[in-house]
Amino acid sequence: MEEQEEKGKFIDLIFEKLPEDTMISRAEDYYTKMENRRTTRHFSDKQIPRQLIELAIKTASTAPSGAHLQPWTFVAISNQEIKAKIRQAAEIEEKKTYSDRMPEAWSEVLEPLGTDYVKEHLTIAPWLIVVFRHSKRIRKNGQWAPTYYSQESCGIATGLLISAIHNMGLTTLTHTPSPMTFLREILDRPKHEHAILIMPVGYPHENAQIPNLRRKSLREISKFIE
Ligand code: IYR
Repeated sequence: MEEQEEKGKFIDLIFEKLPEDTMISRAEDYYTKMENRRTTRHFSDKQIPRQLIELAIKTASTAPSGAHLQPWTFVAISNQEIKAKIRQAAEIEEKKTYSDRMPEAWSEVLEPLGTDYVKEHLTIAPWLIVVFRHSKRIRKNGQWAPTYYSQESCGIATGLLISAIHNMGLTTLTHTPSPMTFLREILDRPKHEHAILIMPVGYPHENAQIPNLRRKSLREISKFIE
């Protein structure tokens, strides 16, 4: 502890210690909440307060990141013209992907999801959040240097974003047009920022549907060594 204190400025951790039964009931409640989350591609155009988007992004930004570099930018778009530009560019790429670039092994596993190149959620959902990953950063001395584990860091932040959006009673979709370099141009981001996802955010459409999928069981996904 003393050695650590010499290296950096440390402050006390605020940690709420709970009784075990409270821990279990909170863990069960959270699991049930998350188990009920499903991804739909069918959004409503009903407006939502900007404050909710701000809170979702702030929650995402609580994620741990490599060397605490926070290598992310979340661009939130409600402007209809920009959304239309993004949709047009995404559909151009997706059309090529679905018709020429997607190997059979890939289209085979996408088939149950019922996706195609038409991306109406990009103009229907009231907000889009584009997650940009920073591959580089500027040091205090003005020189460029890498970030560390930026893919993992942005993946974790996006997980928290999804959880926050679900918890506030809205829905989102992890949409990955490929390639998505057009997002840097449309959204005027610097070269060291790489778009990794477009997340439409809103209410589900009143007739929203979801694919009939099953999640793997605990037994299938885990192994306990005690
Ligand atoms: N990027 C395409 C294709 C796609 C790929 C995966 I992996 C998915 O889980 C879903 C879709 C698209 O967004 O349609």
